[in-house]
Amino acid sequence: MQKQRVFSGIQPSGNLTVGNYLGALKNWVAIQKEYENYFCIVDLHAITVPQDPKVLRQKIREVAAIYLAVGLDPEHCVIFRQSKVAEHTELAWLLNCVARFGELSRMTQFKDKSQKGGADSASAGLFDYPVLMAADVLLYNAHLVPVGDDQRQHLELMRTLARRFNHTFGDTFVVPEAMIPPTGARIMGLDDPTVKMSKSSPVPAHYVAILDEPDAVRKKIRRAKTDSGSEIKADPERPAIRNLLDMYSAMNGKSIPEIEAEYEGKGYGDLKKDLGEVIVEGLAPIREHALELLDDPAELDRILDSGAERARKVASPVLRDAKTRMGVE
Ligand code: AQP
Repeated sequence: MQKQRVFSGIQPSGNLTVGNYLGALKNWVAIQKEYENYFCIVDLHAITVPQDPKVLRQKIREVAAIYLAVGLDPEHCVIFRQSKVAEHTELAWLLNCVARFGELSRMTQFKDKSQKGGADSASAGLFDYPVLMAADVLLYNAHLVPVGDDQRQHLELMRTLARRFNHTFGDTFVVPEAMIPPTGARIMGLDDPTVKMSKSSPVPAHYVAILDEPDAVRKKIRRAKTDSGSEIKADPERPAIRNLLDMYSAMNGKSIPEIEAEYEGKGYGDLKKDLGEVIVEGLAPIREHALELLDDPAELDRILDSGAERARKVASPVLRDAKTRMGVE
């Protein structure tokens, strides 16, 4: 039987965090054998905000190394760079002519990210980001999109665009579904547990990076913001403790009530110390493997090029079909 398709991606826009790991990567690895997978390094999304070209090139390889180091296997997954498959931008243009200005204006990620410099000076690419993301997924007729909770709204828009296109031009695209993990879907900032942990934060204490050294991980967790009260309980009014418990649970698979029971009568300090170790235990082997892979950039480039070739074979006929239906082929 034909396997269902999965598509997902990560922007090389900073240091990949434990949030990216728990919200996305860890689940990709867990499901890879069940599906036909396309895991992309979405570099064209990264340039919707300013990037240093030299750093960006390095980050692209770093993401490739992390994809492989977490355990994604090129036997089961097509791993490639978005910019190497031109069909993504071409389909994005077609979908731009289907998407509506009003619906893009309602995207909260655009509102959040453009807030920094003001919406007037945000790039048109940042505004258009969700349409390119829709093109990424629809191009492979993917059934499932494993992402963190922050991508829910973009996924809804993608489904709307697929349905609208199919309704207007005839059945063309699979309408994809989000696959959001039960734990770890929204890891919050260590310095501010009311905002999502983001890899592009300029403050290193905001996140644990997958490539952080073990001692840096321990220190960052020890210094993570705490809230008032000392009880180890997942209380919605105490976002800091909730976040530490979420990380703990998503990292080692124990349920939150189990962890709460273990820490009855103990304090924040005990939990942070152990959580630091749990994260180090999970990330240290990934870090070591990624650093080894980064020693051979030519091999990483070879894997990415061969992935792009495989991706193009699937993307190209889907794009041609969409163009024909719209009357531009
Ligand atoms: N804090 C998070 N908790 C759980 N999942 C998360 N993801 C991101 N942050 C968290 C998931 O990681 C995948 C890749 O995200 P992306 O690179 O497309 O961009 P993003 O969602 O905007 O992630 P960042 O880390 O916040 O990047 P920047 O700072 O560049 O914007 C997605 O599946 C996402 O849900």
